[in-house]
Amino acid sequence: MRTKVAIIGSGPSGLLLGQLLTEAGIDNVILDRAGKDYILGRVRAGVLEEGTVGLMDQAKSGARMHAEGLPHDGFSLAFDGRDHRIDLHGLTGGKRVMVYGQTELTRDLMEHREASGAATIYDAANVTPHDFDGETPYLTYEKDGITHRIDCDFIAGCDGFHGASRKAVPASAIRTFEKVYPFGWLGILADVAPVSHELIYANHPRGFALCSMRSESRSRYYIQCPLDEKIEDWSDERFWDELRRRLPAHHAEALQTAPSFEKSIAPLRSFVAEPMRFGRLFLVGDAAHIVPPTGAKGLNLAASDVHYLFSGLAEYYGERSSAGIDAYSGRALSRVWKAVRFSWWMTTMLHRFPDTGDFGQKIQEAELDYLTHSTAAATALAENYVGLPY
Ligand code: RFL
Ligand code: PHB
Repeated sequence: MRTKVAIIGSGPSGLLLGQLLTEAGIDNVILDRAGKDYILGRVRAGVLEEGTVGLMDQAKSGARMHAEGLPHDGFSLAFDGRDHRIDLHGLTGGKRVMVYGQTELTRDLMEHREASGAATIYDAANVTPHDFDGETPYLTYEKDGITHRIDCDFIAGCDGFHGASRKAVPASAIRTFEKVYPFGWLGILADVAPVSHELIYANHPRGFALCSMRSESRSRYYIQCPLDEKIEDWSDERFWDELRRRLPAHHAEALQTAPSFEKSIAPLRSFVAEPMRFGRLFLVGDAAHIVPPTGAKGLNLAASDVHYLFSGLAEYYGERSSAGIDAYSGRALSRVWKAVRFSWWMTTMLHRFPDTGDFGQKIQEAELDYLTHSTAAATALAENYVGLPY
């Protein structure tokens, strides 16, 4: 088999890149080691920047997102028993974010791809990139006991943090930066109306809490927990009690509860691999970088990488110029590091660390108080949260 761009990974970055390429008439194939149902069963991100919304439209896959997604003009920082609103819309000159689950975005892109007839190979084992240092790269994979080969012009490694693409690069060619945080997030989904119509990021001496949502009748809640916590030890009742304790009293009283239908613990990490291009292999999204979810940036960074790579590839096929693909790694990393900084800063300000202590808690509260009373400080937060320009 031969294609122009072989894409490893059918998560949001692989699907979005594939859809943009297909719309531009550039032949591509997507391979994933998992099956469709498994991919759609993962509950992850919920907040889309305007840039990500625009890319979904450019990929002609944005109709349901506009119909069912919830535009949000602000969010609340809760500390010291009170809510403090960050007016994203007012502080950024009219920008907002869209609350729409990653699962739904992935489903929309998959359905659109199927309708367009572009090839996706699920359950592909041992996907391996070859010869990406030269002019004729190819991929091999196994399916139903048979080894297959796909020849291509370029390989896009959209296969997440644990994927095969980054591992195919010799250690001497790649530099990595990492920070692992000493806690995780315990998250649940439940069919109850959200406690507030906007997201609440809560700093509390017992630890961070986040109230988010998927729709007007489905809530997504998280609490900071120790890394060695066992999910079996968290009954729904224990989760709801702990969440209530970390919220201002009026929210705790208003909180509606119901049996959860998803419950999981995610570790928090910052990670960047440099560069993001190795000859004819590009790393995209979580394959190249991870941020803690506190800033809601992971999926949005995957989308901005896709924007830079797609424009480089479109330039290559349209104008036979490699200027765009040559600039990919530098352009992507410059935006990635700013989101890494923002996510680290939000995480540091809102969580209880083992050494936070009373002094650290007071410093966090002073910073939060400053943020909520200084227009300059709030503007810096808002412009990062809605997403820096591409
Ligand atoms: P994905 O989604 O991990 O998809 C990678 C795909 O590659 C496949 N794969 C392979 N295929 C072939 N061969 C291999 N060897 C392979 N290895 C893996 C996998 O099966 C999979 O289908 O990466 P992608 O596309 O780069 O997308 C990144 C986003 O998923 C991620 O950044 C976000 O979910 C992060 N994130 C958030 N981002 C936001 O922008 N806003 C949020 O509000 C937000 N909240 C979150 C989050 C992530 C979380 N968790 C669990 C990590 C909340 C949480 C709790
Ligand atoms: C979510 O809804 O899952 C979500 C929202 C905001 C975040 C992280 C996760 O910062």
